[in-house]
Amino acid sequence: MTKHVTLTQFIIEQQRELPGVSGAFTSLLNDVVTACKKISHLVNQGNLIGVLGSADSENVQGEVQKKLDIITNDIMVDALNWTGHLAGMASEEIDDIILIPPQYPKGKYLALFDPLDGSSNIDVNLAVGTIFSILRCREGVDPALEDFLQKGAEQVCAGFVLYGPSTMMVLTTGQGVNGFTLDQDIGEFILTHPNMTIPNDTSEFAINMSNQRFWEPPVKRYIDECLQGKDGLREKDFNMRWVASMVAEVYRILTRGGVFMYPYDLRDPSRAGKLRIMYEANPMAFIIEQAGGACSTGRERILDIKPKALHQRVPVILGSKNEVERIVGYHQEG
Ligand code: AHM
Ligand code: MG
Repeated sequence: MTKHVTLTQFIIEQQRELPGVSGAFTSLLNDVVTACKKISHLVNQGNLIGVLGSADSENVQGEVQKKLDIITNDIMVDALNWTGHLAGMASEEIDDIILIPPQYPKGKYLALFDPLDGSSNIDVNLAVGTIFSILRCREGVDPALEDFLQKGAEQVCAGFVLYGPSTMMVLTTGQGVNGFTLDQDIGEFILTHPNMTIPNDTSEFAINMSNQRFWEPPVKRYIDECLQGKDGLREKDFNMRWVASMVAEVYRILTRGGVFMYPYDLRDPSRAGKLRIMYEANPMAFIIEQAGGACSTGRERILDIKPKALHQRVPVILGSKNEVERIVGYHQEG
């Protein structure tokens, strides 16, 4: 019989190699896994249990919340707030930082998450995901906002769970990227995609083309070239995909390469993109870089940005290194 490595076993063995490891991180990750298994079950049940559709509320970004946005946020918070590993949390769905209730012990990590990314896909039965990022914190204190505003390069761990035809967790602790598939029968994530790497070159791009007239010239130039393919300046023809679910998009890039972009939108006076640095751009940038890809705003490396606000947005260009570098080059040329 093939010996399957579970996510817990994999992390325990990986952490054992590191000096001064207490086991707190492994336990924290188990809490995240527990929450994601519950979310996977809910997403899978869908309208059988009446969780689809909109709630009567908006989140801090003024976006209409889906029922599942709220339910999955509560699942994450309830799984993580009592076990003593966290000093605090932040969620895409909640305005302020989330403190640990006073009756529970506090730990040395912060967890930031988007409990259900791509939730506009949920009612049409397409892929959605959970994205998370773990940071270190001063131990035993209630954290302040400033404690959360760390550069992405400081992340201890980042991961996402893709609720697709299979439920998959993709994870990095800064030692490469590994993918695990949820075995629904035994309720365990099993290592199925060790050492995921992104090819340097690609001929596939992902962008919401309906925003084309609002892009800056460097992005227009790049996409125009892709569309022209061999009839233009490129040596190859390009293919396009847009799932409108960043988790699915990044997973595709981790398996067969590609470029994903959510660039500046000129309609927005602050010229930010759509995606949020703390819950989407940073964790995905950590994973992509660990898999050998690149991630930039077009002007700077995502992981080097010092965030100024919890819900700050950034333009995101990520994926196969040579293509991302080409796009960054176009930004430099102006
Ligand atoms: P969300 O956090 O509100 O779900 O928004 C993020 C999602 C990403 O997963 C996806 O890449 C993007 O929004 C899709 O945007 P659009 O609706 O413009 O296609
Ligand atoms: Mg999101």
